[in-house]
Amino acid sequence: MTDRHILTAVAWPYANGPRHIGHVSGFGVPSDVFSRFHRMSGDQVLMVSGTDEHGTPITVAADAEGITPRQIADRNNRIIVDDLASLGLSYDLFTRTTTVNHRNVSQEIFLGLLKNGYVFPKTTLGAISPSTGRTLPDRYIEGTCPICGYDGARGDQCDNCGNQLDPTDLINPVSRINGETPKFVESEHYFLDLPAFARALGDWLGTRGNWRPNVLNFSVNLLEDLKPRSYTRDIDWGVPVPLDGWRDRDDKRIYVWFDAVVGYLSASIEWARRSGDPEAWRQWWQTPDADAYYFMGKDNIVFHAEIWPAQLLGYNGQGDKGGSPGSYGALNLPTEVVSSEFLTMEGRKFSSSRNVVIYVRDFLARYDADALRYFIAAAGPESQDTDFTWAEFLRRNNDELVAGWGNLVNRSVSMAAKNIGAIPTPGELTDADRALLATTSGAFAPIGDLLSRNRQKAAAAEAMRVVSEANKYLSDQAPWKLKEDPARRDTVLHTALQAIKDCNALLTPFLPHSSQKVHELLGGTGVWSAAPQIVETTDLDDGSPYPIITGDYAASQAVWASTPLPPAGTPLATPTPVFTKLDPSIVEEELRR
Ligand code: MET
Repeated sequence: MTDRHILTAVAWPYANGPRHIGHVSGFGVPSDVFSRFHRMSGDQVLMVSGTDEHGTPITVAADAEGITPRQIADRNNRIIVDDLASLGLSYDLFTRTTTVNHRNVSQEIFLGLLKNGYVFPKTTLGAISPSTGRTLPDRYIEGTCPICGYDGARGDQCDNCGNQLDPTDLINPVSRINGETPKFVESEHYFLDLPAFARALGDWLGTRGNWRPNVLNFSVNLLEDLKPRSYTRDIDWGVPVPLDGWRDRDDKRIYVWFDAVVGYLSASIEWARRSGDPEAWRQWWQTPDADAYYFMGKDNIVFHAEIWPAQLLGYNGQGDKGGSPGSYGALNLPTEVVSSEFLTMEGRKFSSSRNVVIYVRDFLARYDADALRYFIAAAGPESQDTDFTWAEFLRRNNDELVAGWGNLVNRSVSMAAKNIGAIPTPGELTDADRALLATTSGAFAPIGDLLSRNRQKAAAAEAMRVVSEANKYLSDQAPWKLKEDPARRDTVLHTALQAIKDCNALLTPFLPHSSQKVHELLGGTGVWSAAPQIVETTDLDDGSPYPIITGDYAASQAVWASTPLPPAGTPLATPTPVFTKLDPSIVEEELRR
Protein backbone atom coordinates (compact mmCIF):
# COMPACT_ATOMS: atom_id res chain seq x y z
CA MET A 1 0.00 0.00 0.00
CA THR A 2 1.14 3.52 -0.73
CA ASP A 3 0.21 6.52 1.44
CA ARG A 4 -1.46 8.16 -1.50
CA HIS A 5 -5.15 8.87 -0.85
CA ILE A 6 -7.33 9.26 -3.90
CA LEU A 7 -10.98 10.24 -3.75
CA THR A 8 -12.88 9.09 -6.82
CA ALA A 9 -15.95 11.32 -6.75
CA VAL A 10 -18.49 10.01 -9.25
CA ALA A 11 -21.44 12.11 -10.43
CA TRP A 12 -24.68 11.16 -8.71
CA PRO A 13 -27.20 9.68 -11.16
CA TYR A 14 -30.54 11.41 -11.01
CA ALA A 15 -33.22 9.09 -9.59
CA ASN A 16 -35.96 10.02 -12.04
CA GLY A 17 -35.61 6.84 -14.08
CA PRO A 18 -33.23 4.09 -15.13
CA ARG A 19 -29.86 5.18 -16.56
CA HIS A 20 -28.89 4.61 -20.19
CA ILE A 21 -25.52 3.76 -21.66
CA GLY A 22 -24.87 7.44 -22.41
CA HIS A 23 -24.98 8.16 -18.69
CA VAL A 24 -22.63 5.36 -17.69
CA SER A 25 -20.18 6.27 -20.44
CA GLY A 26 -19.86 9.71 -18.85
CA PHE A 27 -19.54 9.13 -15.12
CA GLY A 28 -19.54 5.34 -14.75
CA VAL A 29 -16.97 3.29 -16.60
CA PRO A 30 -14.21 5.95 -16.66
CA SER A 31 -14.39 6.43 -12.87
CA ASP A 32 -14.21 2.69 -12.30
CA VAL A 33 -11.26 2.11 -14.66
CA PHE A 34 -9.44 4.90 -12.83
CA SER A 35 -10.23 3.53 -9.35
CA ARG A 36 -9.31 -0.04 -10.21
CA PHE A 37 -6.01 1.07 -11.72
CA HIS A 38 -5.11 3.06 -8.61
CA ARG A 39 -6.10 0.25 -6.25
CA MET A 40 -3.90 -2.12 -8.29
CA SER A 41 -1.09 0.42 -7.88
CA GLY A 42 -1.49 0.19 -4.11
CA ASP A 43 -3.11 3.62 -3.65
CA GLN A 44 -5.85 4.12 -1.09
CA VAL A 45 -8.92 4.81 -3.15
CA LEU A 46 -12.26 5.97 -1.80
CA MET A 47 -14.89 5.85 -4.55
CA VAL A 48 -18.23 7.37 -3.58
CA SER A 49 -21.51 8.36 -5.14
CA GLY A 50 -25.23 7.77 -4.78
CA THR A 51 -28.56 8.60 -6.30
CA ASP A 52 -29.49 12.28 -6.56
CA GLU A 53 -33.07 12.22 -5.33
CA HIS A 54 -34.28 15.75 -4.71
CA GLY A 55 -35.53 18.36 -7.15
CA THR A 56 -38.56 18.99 -9.28
CA PRO A 57 -38.44 16.17 -11.87
CA ILE A 58 -39.05 13.74 -9.03
CA THR A 59 -41.96 15.73 -7.60
CA VAL A 60 -43.48 16.05 -11.05
CA ALA A 61 -43.13 12.29 -11.65
CA ALA A 62 -44.66 11.63 -8.24
CA ASP A 63 -47.63 13.91 -8.96
CA ALA A 64 -48.16 12.21 -12.31
CA GLU A 65 -48.28 8.76 -10.69
CA GLY A 66 -50.15 9.86 -7.57
CA ILE A 67 -47.41 8.60 -5.25
CA THR A 68 -44.86 10.36 -3.03
CA PRO A 69 -41.48 11.67 -4.22
CA ARG A 70 -39.88 9.26 -1.76
CA GLN A 71 -41.61 6.32 -3.46
CA ILE A 72 -40.32 7.44 -6.86
CA ALA A 73 -36.82 7.83 -5.40
CA ASP A 74 -36.95 4.44 -3.65
CA ARG A 75 -37.94 2.68 -6.84
CA ASN A 76 -35.33 4.32 -9.07
CA ASN A 77 -32.58 4.09 -6.46
CA ARG A 78 -32.99 0.32 -6.45
CA ILE A 79 -32.96 0.05 -10.25
CA ILE A 80 -29.86 2.25 -10.51
CA VAL A 81 -28.05 0.34 -7.74
CA ASP A 82 -28.68 -2.92 -9.63
CA ASP A 83 -27.50 -1.47 -12.93
CA LEU A 84 -24.29 0.04 -11.60
CA ALA A 85 -23.35 -3.04 -9.58
CA SER A 86 -24.00 -5.26 -12.64
CA LEU A 87 -21.57 -3.14 -14.62
CA GLY A 88 -18.96 -3.91 -11.96
CA LEU A 89 -18.58 -0.30 -10.80
CA SER A 90 -16.51 -0.66 -7.64
CA TYR A 91 -17.96 1.96 -5.30
CA ASP A 92 -16.73 1.91 -1.73
CA LEU A 93 -20.08 3.47 -1.01
CA PHE A 94 -22.96 4.18 -3.33
CA THR A 95 -25.66 5.77 -1.20
CA ARG A 96 -28.42 8.35 -1.75
CA THR A 97 -29.21 11.98 -0.97
CA THR A 98 -32.28 11.22 1.12
CA THR A 99 -30.29 9.95 4.14
CA VAL A 100 -30.29 11.86 7.43
CA ASN A 101 -26.49 11.95 7.25
CA HIS A 102 -26.62 13.73 3.88
CA ARG A 103 -29.18 16.21 5.19
CA ASN A 104 -26.99 17.03 8.19
CA VAL A 105 -23.80 17.45 6.14
CA SER A 106 -25.58 19.61 3.53
CA GLN A 107 -26.94 21.83 6.30
CA GLU A 108 -23.48 22.15 7.90
CA ILE A 109 -22.02 23.37 4.60
CA PHE A 110 -24.84 25.90 4.23
CA LEU A 111 -24.31 27.16 7.80
CA GLY A 112 -20.54 27.41 7.31
CA LEU A 113 -21.09 29.53 4.20
CA LEU A 114 -23.64 31.68 6.02
CA LYS A 115 -21.28 32.21 8.98
CA ASN A 116 -18.56 33.47 6.64
CA GLY A 117 -20.97 35.77 4.83
CA TYR A 118 -20.96 33.94 1.49
CA VAL A 119 -24.67 33.15 1.65
CA PHE A 120 -27.08 36.04 2.03
CA PRO A 121 -30.87 36.51 1.99
CA LYS A 122 -32.59 38.31 -0.85
CA THR A 123 -36.13 38.69 -2.07
CA THR A 124 -36.60 37.68 -5.68
CA LEU A 125 -39.32 37.01 -8.16
CA GLY A 126 -40.45 33.39 -8.24
CA ALA A 127 -42.68 31.89 -10.90
CA ILE A 128 -46.10 30.52 -10.07
CA SER A 129 -48.71 28.99 -12.28
CA PRO A 130 -51.59 31.51 -12.57
CA SER A 131 -54.17 28.72 -12.94
CA THR A 132 -53.10 26.57 -9.95
CA GLY A 133 -51.27 29.07 -7.76
CA ARG A 134 -48.47 26.51 -7.32
CA THR A 135 -44.78 27.27 -7.64
CA LEU A 136 -43.49 26.58 -11.10
CA PRO A 137 -40.06 24.94 -10.92
CA ASP A 138 -37.28 26.50 -12.97
CA ARG A 139 -36.83 23.47 -15.19
CA TYR A 140 -40.48 23.59 -16.14
CA ILE A 141 -40.25 27.04 -17.61
CA GLU A 142 -39.05 27.33 -21.18
CA GLY A 143 -38.17 30.32 -23.29
CA THR A 144 -35.50 31.99 -25.38
CA CYS A 145 -31.97 32.13 -23.97
CA PRO A 146 -30.92 35.76 -23.42
CA ILE A 147 -27.28 34.80 -24.05
CA CYS A 148 -27.32 32.68 -27.22
CA GLY A 149 -30.90 33.10 -28.49
CA TYR A 150 -31.71 29.37 -28.37
CA ASP A 151 -35.47 29.08 -28.06
CA GLY A 152 -35.64 25.86 -26.01
CA ALA A 153 -33.74 27.20 -22.98
CA ARG A 154 -35.03 26.18 -19.54
CA GLY A 155 -35.42 28.30 -16.45
CA ASP A 156 -32.30 26.81 -14.83
CA GLN A 157 -29.95 26.33 -17.75
CA CYS A 158 -29.61 26.66 -21.48
CA ASP A 159 -28.72 23.29 -23.00
CA ASN A 160 -27.42 25.02 -26.10
CA CYS A 161 -24.77 27.34 -24.61
CA GLY A 162 -24.50 25.65 -21.20
CA ASN A 163 -25.05 28.85 -19.21
CA GLN A 164 -27.00 28.82 -15.99
CA LEU A 165 -30.12 30.93 -16.03
CA ASP A 166 -32.86 32.15 -13.77
CA PRO A 167 -36.44 31.88 -15.02
CA THR A 168 -36.74 35.67 -15.09
CA ASP A 169 -33.80 35.78 -17.54
CA LEU A 170 -35.80 33.93 -20.21
CA ILE A 171 -37.36 35.86 -23.05
CA ASN A 172 -41.03 34.84 -23.56
CA PRO A 173 -41.20 32.31 -20.70
CA VAL A 174 -43.92 29.64 -20.83
CA SER A 175 -44.78 26.71 -18.57
CA ARG A 176 -43.75 23.38 -20.03
CA ILE A 177 -46.53 21.74 -18.02
CA ASN A 178 -49.48 23.58 -19.55
CA GLY A 179 -48.11 26.28 -21.85
CA GLU A 180 -49.39 29.23 -19.80
CA THR A 181 -47.26 32.29 -19.11
CA PRO A 182 -45.98 32.10 -15.53
CA LYS A 183 -46.66 34.86 -13.05
CA PHE A 184 -43.65 36.12 -11.09
CA VAL A 185 -44.27 36.89 -7.39
CA GLU A 186 -41.92 37.96 -4.59
CA SER A 187 -40.26 35.20 -2.66
CA GLU A 188 -37.47 35.20 -0.06
CA HIS A 189 -34.36 33.14 -0.79
CA TYR A 190 -30.72 32.68 0.15
CA PHE A 191 -28.04 33.29 -2.45
CA LEU A 192 -24.47 32.04 -2.84
CA ASP A 193 -22.21 35.00 -3.49
CA LEU A 194 -20.31 33.59 -6.46
CA PRO A 195 -18.61 36.89 -7.42
CA ALA A 196 -16.80 36.75 -4.05
CA PHE A 197 -14.98 33.67 -5.35
CA ALA A 198 -13.94 34.99 -8.74
CA ARG A 199 -10.36 35.60 -7.65
CA ALA A 200 -9.99 32.37 -5.61
CA LEU A 201 -11.55 30.26 -8.38
CA GLY A 202 -9.29 31.92 -10.94
CA ASP A 203 -6.21 31.24 -8.82
CA TRP A 204 -7.22 27.64 -8.36
CA LEU A 205 -7.99 27.07 -12.06
CA GLY A 206 -4.68 28.72 -12.85
CA THR A 207 -2.94 25.76 -11.19
CA ARG A 208 -5.02 23.15 -13.08
CA GLY A 209 -3.01 23.11 -16.31
CA ASN A 210 -3.15 19.35 -16.75
CA TRP A 211 -6.95 19.15 -17.10
CA ARG A 212 -8.42 18.23 -20.45
CA PRO A 213 -8.22 21.49 -22.42
CA ASN A 214 -11.92 21.62 -23.26
CA VAL A 215 -12.88 21.20 -19.58
CA LEU A 216 -10.39 23.81 -18.40
CA ASN A 217 -11.35 26.35 -21.08
CA PHE A 218 -15.03 25.92 -20.34
CA SER A 219 -14.37 26.36 -16.60
CA VAL A 220 -12.21 29.44 -17.04
CA ASN A 221 -14.86 31.00 -19.29
CA LEU A 222 -17.47 30.54 -16.58
CA LEU A 223 -15.56 33.01 -14.40
CA GLU A 224 -16.32 35.86 -16.78
CA ASP A 225 -19.92 36.06 -15.74
CA LEU A 226 -20.25 35.12 -12.07
CA LYS A 227 -23.54 36.18 -10.52
CA PRO A 228 -25.01 35.24 -7.14
CA ARG A 229 -26.95 31.97 -7.44
CA SER A 230 -30.07 31.08 -5.53
CA TYR A 231 -29.18 28.47 -2.88
CA THR A 232 -32.82 27.79 -2.00
CA ARG A 233 -35.97 27.02 -3.96
CA ASP A 234 -39.73 27.18 -3.55
CA ILE A 235 -40.34 23.46 -3.33
CA ASP A 236 -41.42 21.01 -0.64
CA TRP A 237 -38.98 18.19 -1.48
CA GLY A 238 -35.32 18.50 -0.55
CA VAL A 239 -33.00 19.39 2.32
CA PRO A 240 -34.68 21.87 4.70
CA VAL A 241 -33.01 25.25 5.19
CA PRO A 242 -31.42 24.97 8.68
CA LEU A 243 -32.56 28.32 10.09
CA ASP A 244 -35.22 29.35 12.58
CA GLY A 245 -38.36 30.28 10.74
CA TRP A 246 -37.25 28.25 7.69
CA ARG A 247 -36.52 24.78 9.06
CA ASP A 248 -40.17 23.83 9.44
CA ARG A 249 -41.58 25.53 6.38
CA ASP A 250 -42.73 23.05 3.79
CA ASP A 251 -42.31 25.40 0.83
CA LYS A 252 -38.57 26.17 1.01
CA ARG A 253 -35.70 23.77 0.43
CA ILE A 254 -32.03 23.87 -0.52
CA TYR A 255 -31.66 23.78 -4.33
CA VAL A 256 -31.09 20.20 -5.47
CA TRP A 257 -27.73 20.90 -7.12
CA PHE A 258 -26.39 22.60 -3.98
CA ASP A 259 -27.14 19.54 -1.89
CA ALA A 260 -26.18 16.97 -4.56
CA VAL A 261 -22.55 18.13 -4.85
CA VAL A 262 -22.21 18.02 -1.05
CA GLY A 263 -22.91 14.30 -1.54
CA TYR A 264 -19.23 13.61 -2.22
CA LEU A 265 -18.45 14.77 1.31
CA SER A 266 -21.52 13.29 3.00
CA ALA A 267 -20.96 9.91 1.34
CA SER A 268 -17.31 9.94 2.48
CA ILE A 269 -18.52 10.64 6.02
CA GLU A 270 -21.19 7.93 5.79
CA TRP A 271 -18.57 5.48 4.52
CA ALA A 272 -16.32 6.34 7.49
CA ARG A 273 -19.18 5.95 9.96
CA ARG A 274 -19.99 2.55 8.46
CA SER A 275 -16.31 1.50 8.50
CA GLY A 276 -16.10 1.88 12.26
CA ASP A 277 -13.69 4.82 12.12
CA PRO A 278 -15.92 7.90 11.85
CA GLU A 279 -12.95 10.22 11.31
CA ALA A 280 -11.41 8.19 8.47
CA TRP A 281 -12.95 10.42 5.76
CA ARG A 282 -10.50 13.19 6.75
CA GLN A 283 -7.63 11.34 5.06
CA TRP A 284 -9.26 12.03 1.68
CA TRP A 285 -10.51 15.54 2.39
CA GLN A 286 -8.00 17.21 4.63
CA THR A 287 -4.50 15.89 4.06
CA PRO A 288 -2.79 18.34 1.73
CA ASP A 289 -1.45 15.70 -0.64
CA ALA A 290 -4.70 13.74 -0.99
CA ASP A 291 -6.14 13.91 -4.50
CA ALA A 292 -9.77 14.15 -5.58
CA TYR A 293 -10.87 13.30 -9.12
CA TYR A 294 -14.45 14.08 -10.13
CA PHE A 295 -16.03 12.13 -13.02
CA MET A 296 -19.06 13.27 -15.03
CA GLY A 297 -20.57 14.14 -18.39
CA LYS A 298 -19.95 17.64 -19.71
CA ASP A 299 -23.36 19.03 -18.75
CA ASN A 300 -22.19 18.80 -15.11
CA ILE A 301 -18.95 20.82 -15.43
CA VAL A 302 -20.37 24.07 -14.10
CA PHE A 303 -21.44 22.43 -10.86
CA HIS A 304 -18.06 20.77 -10.26
CA ALA A 305 -15.66 23.43 -11.53
CA GLU A 306 -17.55 26.45 -10.23
CA ILE A 307 -20.38 25.85 -7.73
CA TRP A 308 -18.87 23.07 -5.60
CA PRO A 309 -15.38 24.63 -5.46
CA ALA A 310 -17.06 27.93 -4.46
CA GLN A 311 -19.00 26.16 -1.71
CA LEU A 312 -15.75 24.61 -0.47
CA LEU A 313 -13.80 27.86 -0.66
CA GLY A 314 -16.54 29.69 1.22
CA TYR A 315 -16.80 26.97 3.84
CA ASN A 316 -13.02 27.17 4.28
CA GLY A 317 -13.12 30.98 4.52
CA GLN A 318 -11.05 31.41 1.35
CA GLY A 319 -13.15 33.81 -0.75
CA ASP A 320 -12.83 37.61 -0.90
CA LYS A 321 -14.59 38.04 2.43
CA GLY A 322 -12.18 35.76 4.27
CA GLY A 323 -13.59 33.84 7.22
CA SER A 324 -12.66 30.65 9.02
CA PRO A 325 -13.43 27.00 8.32
CA GLY A 326 -16.66 25.47 9.60
CA SER A 327 -16.73 22.75 12.23
CA TYR A 328 -15.32 20.05 9.91
CA GLY A 329 -12.19 22.15 9.28
CA ALA A 330 -10.90 23.16 5.84
CA LEU A 331 -11.76 20.80 2.96
CA ASN A 332 -9.76 20.03 -0.19
CA LEU A 333 -10.80 21.33 -3.59
CA PRO A 334 -10.97 18.99 -6.60
CA THR A 335 -7.63 17.94 -8.08
CA GLU A 336 -9.30 17.42 -11.44
CA VAL A 337 -12.73 17.63 -12.97
CA VAL A 338 -12.61 14.75 -15.45
CA SER A 339 -15.46 15.33 -17.82
CA SER A 340 -16.29 13.32 -20.88
CA GLU A 341 -18.27 14.52 -23.85
CA PHE A 342 -21.60 13.12 -25.03
CA LEU A 343 -22.37 9.71 -26.44
CA THR A 344 -24.93 9.74 -29.22
CA MET A 345 -26.70 6.70 -30.57
CA GLU A 346 -26.66 5.87 -34.26
CA GLY A 347 -26.24 9.59 -34.96
CA ARG A 348 -28.99 10.82 -32.65
CA LYS A 349 -29.10 12.30 -29.15
CA PHE A 350 -30.22 9.90 -26.43
CA SER A 351 -33.79 10.67 -25.48
CA SER A 352 -35.95 8.55 -23.21
CA SER A 353 -39.10 10.33 -24.38
CA ARG A 354 -38.37 9.77 -28.07
CA ASN A 355 -37.23 6.22 -27.34
CA VAL A 356 -33.71 6.81 -28.66
CA VAL A 357 -32.23 4.99 -25.74
CA ILE A 358 -30.51 1.82 -24.57
CA TYR A 359 -31.01 1.32 -20.86
CA VAL A 360 -28.13 -0.29 -18.99
CA ARG A 361 -30.23 -3.20 -17.78
CA ASP A 362 -31.59 -3.96 -21.27
CA PHE A 363 -28.06 -3.92 -22.60
CA LEU A 364 -26.79 -6.20 -19.85
CA ALA A 365 -29.68 -8.61 -20.35
CA ARG A 366 -28.30 -9.39 -23.81
CA TYR A 367 -24.55 -8.65 -23.66
CA ASP A 368 -21.68 -8.99 -21.21
CA ALA A 369 -20.81 -6.12 -18.90
CA ASP A 370 -17.17 -6.28 -20.00
CA ALA A 371 -18.15 -5.92 -23.66
CA LEU A 372 -19.90 -2.64 -22.85
CA ARG A 373 -17.10 -1.50 -20.55
CA TYR A 374 -14.56 -2.19 -23.26
CA PHE A 375 -16.55 -0.30 -25.89
CA ILE A 376 -16.91 2.73 -23.61
CA ALA A 377 -13.23 2.76 -22.62
CA ALA A 378 -11.83 2.06 -26.07
CA ALA A 379 -14.32 3.95 -28.22
CA GLY A 380 -16.29 6.20 -25.85
CA PRO A 381 -16.69 10.00 -25.69
CA GLU A 382 -13.47 10.67 -23.75
CA SER A 383 -12.66 14.00 -25.32
CA GLN A 384 -15.13 14.46 -28.16
CA ASP A 385 -18.76 13.61 -28.81
CA THR A 386 -18.88 10.03 -30.04
CA ASP A 387 -21.49 7.90 -31.71
CA PHE A 388 -22.50 4.48 -30.41
CA THR A 389 -23.36 2.20 -33.30
CA TRP A 390 -24.24 -1.45 -33.00
CA ALA A 391 -21.96 -2.21 -35.95
CA GLU A 392 -18.97 -0.71 -34.14
CA PHE A 393 -19.94 -2.46 -30.89
CA LEU A 394 -20.05 -5.77 -32.79
CA ARG A 395 -16.71 -5.08 -34.44
CA ARG A 396 -14.95 -4.15 -31.19
CA ASN A 397 -16.38 -7.21 -29.47
CA ASN A 398 -15.69 -9.72 -32.23
CA ASP A 399 -12.37 -8.42 -33.57
CA GLU A 400 -10.71 -7.12 -30.45
CA LEU A 401 -12.12 -9.00 -27.48
CA VAL A 402 -12.95 -12.35 -29.12
CA ALA A 403 -10.46 -12.70 -32.01
CA GLY A 404 -7.66 -10.72 -30.36
CA TRP A 405 -7.52 -11.16 -26.61
CA GLY A 406 -9.91 -14.10 -26.15
CA ASN A 407 -8.22 -16.11 -28.89
CA LEU A 408 -4.76 -15.57 -27.41
CA VAL A 409 -5.98 -16.89 -24.06
CA ASN A 410 -7.96 -19.72 -25.58
CA ARG A 411 -5.34 -21.14 -27.90
CA SER A 412 -2.49 -20.87 -25.38
CA VAL A 413 -4.33 -22.37 -22.43
CA SER A 414 -5.93 -25.08 -24.64
CA MET A 415 -2.57 -26.17 -25.96
CA ALA A 416 -1.00 -26.27 -22.50
CA ALA A 417 -4.02 -28.12 -21.07
CA LYS A 418 -4.08 -30.65 -23.91
CA ASN A 419 -0.35 -31.35 -24.08
CA ILE A 420 0.72 -30.96 -20.48
CA GLY A 421 -2.43 -30.63 -18.39
CA ALA A 422 -0.61 -28.14 -16.21
CA ILE A 423 1.53 -25.00 -16.19
CA PRO A 424 4.54 -26.16 -18.25
CA THR A 425 8.15 -26.17 -17.06
CA PRO A 426 10.14 -23.61 -19.03
CA GLY A 427 13.65 -24.30 -20.31
CA GLU A 428 16.20 -21.69 -21.30
CA LEU A 429 14.65 -18.60 -22.94
CA THR A 430 15.53 -17.46 -26.46
CA ASP A 431 15.81 -13.82 -27.53
CA ALA A 432 12.27 -13.97 -28.91
CA ASP A 433 10.93 -15.21 -25.56
CA ARG A 434 12.78 -12.53 -23.65
CA ALA A 435 11.66 -9.84 -26.07
CA LEU A 436 7.98 -10.71 -25.60
CA LEU A 437 8.29 -10.76 -21.81
CA ALA A 438 10.12 -7.45 -21.89
CA THR A 439 7.26 -6.02 -23.95
CA THR A 440 4.51 -7.25 -21.64
CA SER A 441 6.23 -6.46 -18.35
CA GLY A 442 7.47 -3.16 -19.75
CA ALA A 443 3.91 -2.09 -20.61
CA PHE A 444 2.85 -1.38 -17.03
CA ALA A 445 4.74 1.90 -16.75
CA PRO A 446 3.53 3.61 -19.97
CA ILE A 447 -0.05 2.30 -19.75
CA GLY A 448 -0.12 3.23 -16.06
CA ASP A 449 0.99 6.72 -16.98
CA LEU A 450 -1.89 7.00 -19.48
CA LEU A 451 -4.39 5.70 -16.95
CA SER A 452 -3.22 8.05 -14.21
CA ARG A 453 -3.90 10.92 -16.65
CA ASN A 454 -7.27 9.43 -17.66
CA ARG A 455 -6.19 8.83 -21.24
CA GLN A 456 -8.17 5.61 -21.16
CA LYS A 457 -8.69 5.26 -24.90
CA ALA A 458 -4.95 5.41 -25.52
CA ALA A 459 -4.37 3.03 -22.60
CA ALA A 460 -6.85 0.48 -23.95
CA ALA A 461 -5.35 0.74 -27.44
CA GLU A 462 -1.85 0.24 -26.08
CA ALA A 463 -2.93 -2.80 -24.03
CA MET A 464 -4.48 -4.30 -27.16
CA ARG A 465 -1.28 -3.60 -29.09
CA VAL A 466 0.62 -5.63 -26.49
CA VAL A 467 -1.96 -8.42 -26.88
CA SER A 468 -1.33 -8.45 -30.63
CA GLU A 469 2.43 -8.73 -30.01
CA ALA A 470 1.73 -11.81 -27.93
CA ASN A 471 -0.50 -13.23 -30.67
CA LYS A 472 2.26 -12.61 -33.20
CA TYR A 473 4.81 -14.33 -30.96
CA LEU A 474 2.57 -17.37 -30.72
CA SER A 475 2.07 -17.53 -34.49
CA ASP A 476 5.83 -17.09 -35.10
CA GLN A 477 6.90 -19.69 -32.54
CA ALA A 478 4.08 -22.07 -33.60
CA PRO A 479 4.26 -24.38 -30.57
CA TRP A 480 1.82 -26.73 -32.38
CA LYS A 481 4.68 -27.58 -34.76
CA LEU A 482 7.04 -28.51 -31.95
CA LYS A 483 5.80 -32.06 -31.28
CA GLU A 484 9.37 -33.35 -31.78
CA ASP A 485 10.79 -30.82 -29.33
CA PRO A 486 8.55 -30.86 -26.24
CA ALA A 487 11.06 -28.95 -24.13
CA ARG A 488 11.02 -25.99 -26.52
CA ARG A 489 7.24 -26.28 -26.91
CA ASP A 490 6.87 -26.05 -23.13
CA THR A 491 9.13 -23.01 -22.99
CA VAL A 492 7.09 -21.27 -25.70
CA LEU A 493 3.82 -22.09 -23.95
CA HIS A 494 5.18 -20.96 -20.59
CA THR A 495 6.30 -17.69 -22.15
CA ALA A 496 2.91 -17.21 -23.80
CA LEU A 497 1.06 -17.92 -20.56
CA GLN A 498 3.30 -15.47 -18.67
CA ALA A 499 2.60 -12.85 -21.32
CA ILE A 500 -1.12 -13.56 -20.91
CA LYS A 501 -0.82 -13.11 -17.17
CA ASP A 502 0.73 -9.68 -17.77
CA CYS A 503 -1.86 -8.70 -20.39
CA ASN A 504 -4.62 -9.82 -18.06
CA ALA A 505 -3.36 -7.45 -15.37
CA LEU A 506 -3.08 -4.63 -17.93
CA LEU A 507 -6.70 -5.21 -18.98
CA THR A 508 -8.12 -5.72 -15.47
CA PRO A 509 -9.24 -2.09 -14.94
CA PHE A 510 -11.28 -2.33 -18.15
CA LEU A 511 -12.40 -5.96 -17.92
CA PRO A 512 -12.78 -6.87 -14.24
CA HIS A 513 -15.21 -9.76 -14.81
CA SER A 514 -13.29 -11.55 -17.55
CA SER A 515 -9.94 -10.91 -15.83
CA GLN A 516 -11.18 -13.03 -12.94
CA LYS A 517 -11.97 -15.84 -15.43
CA VAL A 518 -8.56 -15.58 -17.10
CA HIS A 519 -6.90 -15.68 -13.69
CA GLU A 520 -8.67 -18.98 -13.02
CA LEU A 521 -7.86 -20.37 -16.48
CA LEU A 522 -4.19 -19.75 -15.69
CA GLY A 523 -4.47 -21.93 -12.58
CA GLY A 524 -5.00 -19.04 -10.19
CA THR A 525 -7.28 -19.35 -7.19
CA GLY A 526 -9.10 -16.84 -5.01
CA VAL A 527 -10.21 -13.33 -5.85
CA TRP A 528 -8.31 -11.57 -8.65
CA SER A 529 -10.55 -8.52 -9.02
CA ALA A 530 -13.25 -8.14 -6.39
CA ALA A 531 -16.76 -7.34 -7.56
CA PRO A 532 -19.02 -4.73 -5.95
CA GLN A 533 -21.75 -6.06 -3.70
CA ILE A 534 -25.27 -4.81 -3.07
CA VAL A 535 -25.92 -4.78 0.66
CA GLU A 536 -29.35 -4.18 2.16
CA THR A 537 -28.79 -1.77 5.00
CA THR A 538 -30.53 0.93 7.01
CA ASP A 539 -30.10 4.66 7.45
CA LEU A 540 -27.52 5.20 10.20
CA ASP A 541 -29.74 7.79 11.87
CA ASP A 542 -33.40 7.03 11.23
CA GLY A 543 -33.28 3.31 10.44
CA SER A 544 -35.11 3.39 7.11
CA PRO A 545 -34.00 0.56 4.80
CA TYR A 546 -32.11 1.02 1.53
CA PRO A 547 -29.55 -0.83 -0.59
CA ILE A 548 -25.97 0.37 -0.89
CA ILE A 549 -23.15 -0.71 -3.18
CA THR A 550 -19.89 -1.46 -1.43
CA GLY A 551 -17.10 -4.03 -1.70
CA ASP A 552 -14.00 -5.57 -0.21
CA TYR A 553 -11.65 -4.46 -2.96
CA ALA A 554 -8.59 -4.94 -0.77
CA ALA A 555 -9.26 -8.68 -1.16
CA SER A 556 -8.19 -8.47 -4.83
CA GLN A 557 -4.89 -10.06 -5.80
CA ALA A 558 -4.54 -7.93 -8.92
CA VAL A 559 -1.56 -5.57 -8.82
CA TRP A 560 -0.20 -3.16 -11.43
CA ALA A 561 2.97 -5.13 -12.19
CA SER A 562 4.10 -8.34 -13.82
CA THR A 563 3.52 -11.21 -11.40
CA PRO A 564 4.69 -14.82 -11.90
CA LEU A 565 2.43 -17.66 -13.03
CA PRO A 566 1.53 -20.36 -10.52
CA PRO A 567 4.34 -22.94 -10.24
CA ALA A 568 4.97 -25.43 -13.05
CA GLY A 569 2.77 -28.45 -12.53
CA THR A 570 -0.27 -26.46 -11.37
CA PRO A 571 -3.18 -28.21 -13.15
CA LEU A 572 -4.80 -26.46 -16.12
CA ALA A 573 -8.21 -27.38 -17.46
CA THR A 574 -9.41 -27.05 -21.05
CA PRO A 575 -10.71 -23.46 -21.24
CA THR A 576 -14.21 -22.33 -22.02
CA PRO A 577 -14.33 -19.15 -24.13
CA VAL A 578 -13.90 -15.98 -22.11
CA PHE A 579 -15.89 -13.76 -24.48
CA THR A 580 -19.00 -14.35 -26.53
CA LYS A 581 -18.79 -13.88 -30.27
CA LEU A 582 -21.80 -11.94 -31.51
CA ASP A 583 -23.67 -12.81 -34.68
CA PRO A 584 -23.75 -9.95 -37.21
CA SER A 585 -27.55 -10.29 -37.26
CA ILE A 586 -27.71 -8.51 -33.88
CA VAL A 587 -27.03 -5.21 -35.65
CA GLU A 588 -30.29 -5.39 -37.66
CA GLU A 589 -32.14 -6.80 -34.71
CA GLU A 590 -31.06 -4.00 -32.38
CA LEU A 591 -31.76 -1.28 -34.93
CA ARG A 592 -35.33 -2.59 -35.25
CA ARG A 593 -35.85 -2.53 -31.47
N1 MET B 1 -27.81 14.27 -10.89
C1 MET B 1 -26.90 14.96 -11.75
C2 MET B 1 -27.07 14.44 -13.16
O1 MET B 1 -27.59 13.36 -13.31
C3 MET B 1 -25.48 14.84 -11.29
C4 MET B 1 -25.27 15.26 -9.88
S1 MET B 1 -23.60 15.16 -9.43
C5 MET B 1 -23.57 15.76 -7.86
O2 MET B 1 -26.69 15.11 -14.10
